[in-house]
Amino acid sequence: MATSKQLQFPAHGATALAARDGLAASPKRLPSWLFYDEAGSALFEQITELPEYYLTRTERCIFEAYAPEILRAAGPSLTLVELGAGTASKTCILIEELLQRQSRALFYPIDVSPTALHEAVNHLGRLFPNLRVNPIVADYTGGVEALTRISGRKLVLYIGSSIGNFEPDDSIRMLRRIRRNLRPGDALLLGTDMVKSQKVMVPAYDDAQGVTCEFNKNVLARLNRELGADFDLDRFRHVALWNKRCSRMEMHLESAVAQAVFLPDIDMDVSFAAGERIHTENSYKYTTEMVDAILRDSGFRLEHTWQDRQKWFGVHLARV
Ligand code: AVJ
Repeated sequence: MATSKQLQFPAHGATALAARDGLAASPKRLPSWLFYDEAGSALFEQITELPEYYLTRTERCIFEAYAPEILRAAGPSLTLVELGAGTASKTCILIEELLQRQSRALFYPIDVSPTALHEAVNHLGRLFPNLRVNPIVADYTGGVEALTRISGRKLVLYIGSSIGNFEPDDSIRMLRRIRRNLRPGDALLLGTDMVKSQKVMVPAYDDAQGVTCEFNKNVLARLNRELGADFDLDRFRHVALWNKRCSRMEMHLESAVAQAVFLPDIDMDVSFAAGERIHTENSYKYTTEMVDAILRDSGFRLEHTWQDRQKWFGVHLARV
């Protein structure tokens, strides 16, 4: 019997196109969205709990310390929307505070993963009987378009340093699209990781337990699973480095030896020189001046920034 794989050759799904494009490029690259299949999403959840990965913990601390201030600044009778909500675990803190200020609330978590949204709905439903949760399955583009169909005064959450994976130009384009779909009185809460010592940043992307290494190598494992490729994961090294000039952490996969890899489903042979890298991620780190600039360039006005004591992470309230 023909499997679905045999129906189309060469494969032309998103993974196939990304691999064909990125592995033919010089220098080689693969897009960071490839991290997030089921296995990769589970690994990312594990990363958020690592001692070296300060981002999630620090942003949660900021919410815990300043939720009343944040919601007071955002204004009365709000509907919450979260872009890339995942399981919305940090959002609980803001929702709890919101329900102190108003008796009922609406929450629209938007995410590509129905599994994650399902978990969010179950968890939040149990915690907050007065919260109505309306999940929306969509990518960023679809999610931003969905904003216009949500009535009432909105607070849009774009937290977790998700914006850090965008190139500066793309981040402005993304924020502009959000802005266009908001009305006067609506607000945006943006979470960004801040520039700090590389002694702190590098270990966050190269932890002692090797979880981030496994997360990075999962893109190769994914090409093996989805495209029948024969990447030998032991012959690639996880590399995390601070690119000061571009203000970003970078992740790469470095070929330990000269080798060739075959991707049968896209009929592609790829050869690697010893030490050659595949660039898999940029994670931009901001200064408050940079945050102010991207918000201004996209038509927002930065109203307030909350930070932890060490100023490692920033949560910014912006207005249309
Ligand atoms: C999910 C984009 C915020 O850039 O820190 C974690 C992804 N990469 N470890 C980040 C990630 C390596 C993460 N973001």
